[in-house]
Amino acid sequence: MNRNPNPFLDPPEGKTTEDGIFSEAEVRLANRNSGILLEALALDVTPTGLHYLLNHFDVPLLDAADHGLSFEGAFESPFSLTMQEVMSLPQVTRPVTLECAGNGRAGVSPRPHSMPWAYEAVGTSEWTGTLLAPLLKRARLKTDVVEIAFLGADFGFDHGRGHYYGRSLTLDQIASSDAMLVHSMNGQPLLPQHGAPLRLIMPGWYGMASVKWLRKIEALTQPFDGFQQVNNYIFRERPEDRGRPVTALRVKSLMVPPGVPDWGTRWRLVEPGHTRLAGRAWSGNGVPIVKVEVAVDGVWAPAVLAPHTERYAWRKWNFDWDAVPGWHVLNCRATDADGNVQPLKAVRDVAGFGNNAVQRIDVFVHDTN
Ligand SMILES: Nc1nc2c(c(=O)[nH]1)N[C@H]1C(S)=C(S)[C@@H](COP(=O)(O)O)O[C@H]1N2
Ligand SMILES: [Mo]
Repeated sequence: MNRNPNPFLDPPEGKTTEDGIFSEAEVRLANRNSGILLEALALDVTPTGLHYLLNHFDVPLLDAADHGLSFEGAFESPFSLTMQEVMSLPQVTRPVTLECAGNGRAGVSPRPHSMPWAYEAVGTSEWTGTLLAPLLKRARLKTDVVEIAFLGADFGFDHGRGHYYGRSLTLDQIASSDAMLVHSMNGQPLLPQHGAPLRLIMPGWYGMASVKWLRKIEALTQPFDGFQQVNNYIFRERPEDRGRPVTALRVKSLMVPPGVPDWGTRWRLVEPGHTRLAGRAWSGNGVPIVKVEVAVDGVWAPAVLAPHTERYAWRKWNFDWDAVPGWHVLNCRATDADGNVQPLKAVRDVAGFGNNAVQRIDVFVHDTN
């Protein structure tokens, strides 16, 4: 008989860490979960190898040839699909900006133990696949269905709970979205780390909803109680709060760091004179960006927005700056069509979710000579 207590079921608490000092455990997470290189914000579509990654557990190495997606639970006509069948359904390609709900966590104080993102957990890809809604129609929901759960093939532990990564959406959330089952990213089959061979993409939401390595879609007559749904991805101001589920993206903007870096310090050196600052802005549920402003040393002025064409993709902006010698602080701030504006300081959140506070970049402009 096994008498060893299982530490996975009663793990030690992750320590809250000091501002600017990262624990070895955080660095281990950061080494697995790469972020976009901010210079790639110059591009409409993020090259696949520069798209950020967030994988809770190990990447399942699935074979597309024998992967299936099953529709189970409270459906009148449950069925399953091979990848070949998925490919033979009507296909759509959409650029969608994904951002991790933990993006900005490194700027939250106290910082909870998790992936210590600064700004880089965001990217835009052209996703190809088939829309979710017609498949649910084909499987015919029973009348008492309240939610649809999406289960991945990756298993692991978090806070003592062993589980397959899984998330759910209500029928209203599905009806008001363009959720899709995708097999390709930027014209190529999904890479293992991005959910091959099949994942969900929930446009306009934080990334946690876009379940990778999708193997099962289950119709539920009770709300889904999976760990990632009810224990994780909840906004809480205090640990004892019931909180609110993390859903749509919050309004945000980022700029391409201007000038050139120093290898070790990452300080930025900018030439004096005319500098074109540029970046991207986005918001949740396809709500358009209506304004971006840039602050140079705390003085805000409007940026120029490029035309907005793609509902779920970030919008380009630029700002002409006459750089004068010395140290400067640069910020950018977006406003969406619903009037949401980025805050200047991180809003308190126990797990460090949804930090859309304005980006800060310090630059040094050298003297002309
Ligand atoms: N099965 C599964 N799906 C998942 C995750 C995961 O760990 N397992 N991570 C989620 C989170 S938190 C994010 S932000 C996105 C990241 O997608 P990407 O790695 O393709 O950028 O995938 C989501 N889907
Ligand atoms: Mo995430």
